[in-house]
Amino acid sequence: MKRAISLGFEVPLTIVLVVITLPSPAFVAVELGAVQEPTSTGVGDSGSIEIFGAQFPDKSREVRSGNPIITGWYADPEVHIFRNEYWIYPTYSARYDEQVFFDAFSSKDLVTWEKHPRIFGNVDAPWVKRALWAPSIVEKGGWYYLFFGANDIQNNQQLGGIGVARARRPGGPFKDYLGKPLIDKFHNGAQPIDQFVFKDRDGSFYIIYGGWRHCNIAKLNADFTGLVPFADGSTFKEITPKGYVEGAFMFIKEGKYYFMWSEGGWTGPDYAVAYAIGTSVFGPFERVGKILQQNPSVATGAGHHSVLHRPGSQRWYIVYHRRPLGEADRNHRVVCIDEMHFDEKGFIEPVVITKEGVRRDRL
Ligand code: FUB
Repeated sequence: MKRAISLGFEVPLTIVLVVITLPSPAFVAVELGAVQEPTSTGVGDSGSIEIFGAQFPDKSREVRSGNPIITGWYADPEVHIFRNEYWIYPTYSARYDEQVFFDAFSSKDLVTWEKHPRIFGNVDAPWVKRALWAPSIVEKGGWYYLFFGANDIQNNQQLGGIGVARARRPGGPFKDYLGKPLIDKFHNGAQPIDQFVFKDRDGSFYIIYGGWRHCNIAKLNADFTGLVPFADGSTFKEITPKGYVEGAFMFIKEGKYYFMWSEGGWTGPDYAVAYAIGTSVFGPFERVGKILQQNPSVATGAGHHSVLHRPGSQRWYIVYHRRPLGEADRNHRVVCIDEMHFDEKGFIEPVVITKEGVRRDRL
């Protein structure tokens, strides 16, 4: 229909609805460069964001990851930030003979994850036959070094233990670095599995590892091809705290060394994470208590974890595996994320395991 109007010409009588959609304040802020991502001042931690002096709800952070955060049966996750992306490296949780590769997962915001299939596997390391477990990754000199346990050796006559692979990118492809294990024997009773590679404040790298209720620390040489004996001539120092079973992890916060590990049996509901605080990488580590365990209304068997501090914030995340309610298969483990908090004295508060996961946290 057309209608004459007083301007002297005809226009279609069309109602044009113009909707101007403004992005959320968080996006405005990022694009204008007006504010930083949430910082240790607490901006953003409260769910609001400041723009030109006014507070707006930070809608982008209302989105949550949910738990589990990745699809499939996976366990023993190690979380990192590499090249401005979150990365998770888990064990592929299946029967030992099927555990012959690693997948990795990357994300920009902790909510949406991209799968990087088969970043490393037995096709890249002929001595790896089965039970490829618990990847631990560090970056050094433009290389990403992936430390792994393989073959689940039961004695010093079997081939296997802790190996190293490396790649130029966090998503691989990783190639076997040594052509043989780095640690292939039991020392101080520790099965050579569940390694965590830790960079100390002076730049030294240590490997902290061990199953069968024993934990050792050894110093890595400069190119990660071997271990450096300590001043007393020993290469493997036992630092086993009370209750330790496996799954070592360490981080530094405000000058204190937080040493964490898994307790209980990984096949059952009581698997858990406990910790100690020390003054150096060698401890001594006196157990403080459990901070992660099952909640019979959410999931069972919560353990074998890693921790991530979001740079520039007071946010700490714990990434761990657990077993969905009703699942009895020991390999039916899923990777989850929840917040980790400290009290005013620096002790870790018990983690509340959730189905909702964490808020979106864009890098
Ligand atoms: O995933 C295999 C093994 O299960 C790990 O190495 C143990 O720590 C336990 O989580």
